Amino acid sequence: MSFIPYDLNDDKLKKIQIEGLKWTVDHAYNNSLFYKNKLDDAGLRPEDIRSLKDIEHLPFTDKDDLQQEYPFPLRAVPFEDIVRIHASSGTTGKRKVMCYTQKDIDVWADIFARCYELAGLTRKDRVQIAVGYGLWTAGVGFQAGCERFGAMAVPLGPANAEMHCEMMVDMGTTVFCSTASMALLMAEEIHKHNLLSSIKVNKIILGAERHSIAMRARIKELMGVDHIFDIYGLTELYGPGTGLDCSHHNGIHYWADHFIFEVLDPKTLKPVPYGQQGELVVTTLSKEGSPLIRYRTHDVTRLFDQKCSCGVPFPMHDRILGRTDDMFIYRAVNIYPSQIDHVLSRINGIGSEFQIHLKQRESGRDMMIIKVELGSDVVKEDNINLAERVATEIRRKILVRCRVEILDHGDLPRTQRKSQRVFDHRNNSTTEA
Ligand code: DLL
Repeated sequence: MSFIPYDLNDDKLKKIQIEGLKWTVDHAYNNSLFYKNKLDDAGLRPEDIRSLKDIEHLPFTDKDDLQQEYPFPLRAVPFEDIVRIHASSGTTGKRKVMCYTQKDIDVWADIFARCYELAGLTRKDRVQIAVGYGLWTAGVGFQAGCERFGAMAVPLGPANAEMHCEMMVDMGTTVFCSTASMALLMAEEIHKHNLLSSIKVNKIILGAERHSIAMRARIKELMGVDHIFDIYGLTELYGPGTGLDCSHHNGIHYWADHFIFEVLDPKTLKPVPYGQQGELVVTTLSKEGSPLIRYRTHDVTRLFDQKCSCGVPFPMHDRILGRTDDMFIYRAVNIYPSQIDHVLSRINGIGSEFQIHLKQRESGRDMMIIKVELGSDVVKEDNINLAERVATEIRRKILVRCRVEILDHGDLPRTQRKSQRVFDHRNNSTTEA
């Protein structure tokens, strides 16, 4: 049995999308006062949506709308039809709470099952889930998808690395699912305790945070896995499982029969051409509890228009390259953390972990300190020289001066959750950028 509809073609997909779009706008307009007001303000009524192109007339929804409408933003069904809520913490303000009907839960499990199928799992696989359960969508998303797919879930959640190692060996785990940070932590733990020959893990599915090529390469090397799959998702759009890269790793296939992805220029909010970076904006096609109309994710990616040779009839977007809101300004230069790790990933002798600290000198001038670790198998070399090499590369590629501190391998904190990379100490506030 296949969860991926291999008989889907572009015409069928377009038809599903236009019907879903019309249904969503009608459903939202008639069942959510928030959306009714939004559409009325834009001078639009559901019957104005006649083609896919009409999506461009629809107003945007943003995370501030969700916070203002707390506790049940975007709710478009009566409470008796809501079977569950999930929430993710905003960096500021109230949580973003989403409502799920039974149908929403079923759709989510179905599309998640597609992810496992795309990663090449079979029902014989044993899937160790190392992400949090509870209000967060992560744990239950991986689990419900695994049960729908029919593999065996080993639902540990964010237990300590020691317990994960023990269960991995004893349960004969073949697939490990976690954040990128947790996968690195586990890979190092397995390496440290020389467990590689005792484990059977051949695939890792990771997501929830942007991660560098260097980090993926390190995890792959230490855990000896065949494939690392990148899974995308966000609480507002069901949770994890909205797409995954296939074993060709050309991009993330996303389930376009359940949502429309647009990539827009974050300033003009107009679509950018295929292949060009912009902000991902999502519209759901069948979500009942909390439908999304042009929801601004603030995630940066690009859409691809070429078909993948794997034969999966779904379009692809690139990995998440950063967030429009994680940019910081340093000495009048706009910098994304991804630019820094892009530079670091190409320098020999350093590890994949890094932190960026922004401070203000007494003179009022900003300074940036980049802390990086020595690569694990690097014989201790002249740190001053290495630090200078890193600073020079940053100056060459990003055009700013910074101070580089080289730490011993493993000195930066490892986390089971999402890693914080930027620490802005300017104006006495430490914020996650
Ligand atoms: O992080 C859902 C999830 C859990 C996805 C586990 C994958 C694995 P939120 O906490 O709502 O939901 O955070 C969503 O995380 O907007 C992205 O900025 C980031 N993100 C999620 N997946 C990826 C990924 C979950 N594969 C936010 N690569 C999103 C990079 C990711 N960033």
